[in-house]
Amino acid sequence: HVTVTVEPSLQVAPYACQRRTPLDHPNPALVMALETLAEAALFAGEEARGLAFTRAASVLRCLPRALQGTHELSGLPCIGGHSHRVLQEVLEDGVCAEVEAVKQSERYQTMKLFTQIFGVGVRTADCWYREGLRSLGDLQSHGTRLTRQQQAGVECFEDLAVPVGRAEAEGLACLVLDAAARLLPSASVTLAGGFRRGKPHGHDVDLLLSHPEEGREVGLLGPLVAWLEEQGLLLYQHSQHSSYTTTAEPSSSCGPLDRFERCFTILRLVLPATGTGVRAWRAVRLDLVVVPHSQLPFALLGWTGSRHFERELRRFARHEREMVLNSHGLYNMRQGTFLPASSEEEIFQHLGLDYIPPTLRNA
Ligand code: DCP
Ligand code: MG
Repeated sequence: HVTVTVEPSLQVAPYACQRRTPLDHPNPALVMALETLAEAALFAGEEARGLAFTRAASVLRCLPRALQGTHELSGLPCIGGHSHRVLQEVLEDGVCAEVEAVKQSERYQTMKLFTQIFGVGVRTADCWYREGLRSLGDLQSHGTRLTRQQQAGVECFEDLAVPVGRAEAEGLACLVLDAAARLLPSASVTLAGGFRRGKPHGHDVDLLLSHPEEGREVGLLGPLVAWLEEQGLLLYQHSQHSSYTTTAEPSSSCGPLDRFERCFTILRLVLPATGTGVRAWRAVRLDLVVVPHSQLPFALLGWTGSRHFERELRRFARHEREMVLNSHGLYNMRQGTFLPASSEEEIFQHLGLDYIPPTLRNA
């Protein structure tokens, strides 16, 4: 008798928001290869190509076991010819020559460095690259004009490159909650972003501020930011007024940024006491977003991510349900009505999707 072990075949739903994607998964090398090419494509301004690699990587992220060979790819969605070749090479040789070449390239390394600066996007990084700039030192020696935000980003570059730990993020959330509750009793603060998905580290801290009584949250942000300033904790801030109106055409492409009142900051994170001569603080990025109570489930869903999970939720809503989803609400285009929700679960229900908890949204 010959015993053949047959692994159960891999079944993957087409939209990332229909899948359960944990943080840790059994195919890190394959995912890393595809995500590197996705990033390089975005650096080249080729968004569609970048998205194709991101989709392929996201499919691999949700597999329950290691991929055995390319024969298993045929049943999976979103794996195009290029991704297929990359995966085959990594499966057979352990590395993919194209990916290694990208990682070594001056272009990729420089774009990665520049886009890591707070306030610098792909377009600015690309301009600098084409001007021949390659390092932070070059920005200075060439007298490159920086916005106030970029200036702060360069000054705090080394600190901001250090990931924020979960305990640090929770500590900041508590600090903000204490201050907010003194200014406005019953104010709430929710830690969103990657930390809500269970990530142990993040590049920033995303906090949603609200109040159980709709409208009471208005006017909280100014005094809160002023308090942080008085405490000497603010290294940088810029605020943005709310620009949300219910009369405007709902859009799922108000893009990365929704229309909530918010404050982007760089904060002094006070560190536990250490030896003498050691600086007692580190700069960290903190975003404060003010959300009216009725929009909180939508904002929470929109700010928990991952970015790809969000993109897929919106694409699913539009193409499969004729609905527009954003961080403010859910709009049924056929009925011409907004669908209210008092929890994230209800939003998934409106969309006819199984509920995916935050820790399984790491698409
Ligand atoms: N977001 C989004 N689209 C964007 C930017 C943000 O949908 N273009 C949402 C999803 C993100 C969340 O906001 O998860 C927070 O944005 P971050 O850039 O802080 O992303 P994360 O918190 O997921 O990552 P990190 O751990 O690096 O902070
Ligand atoms: Mg974050």
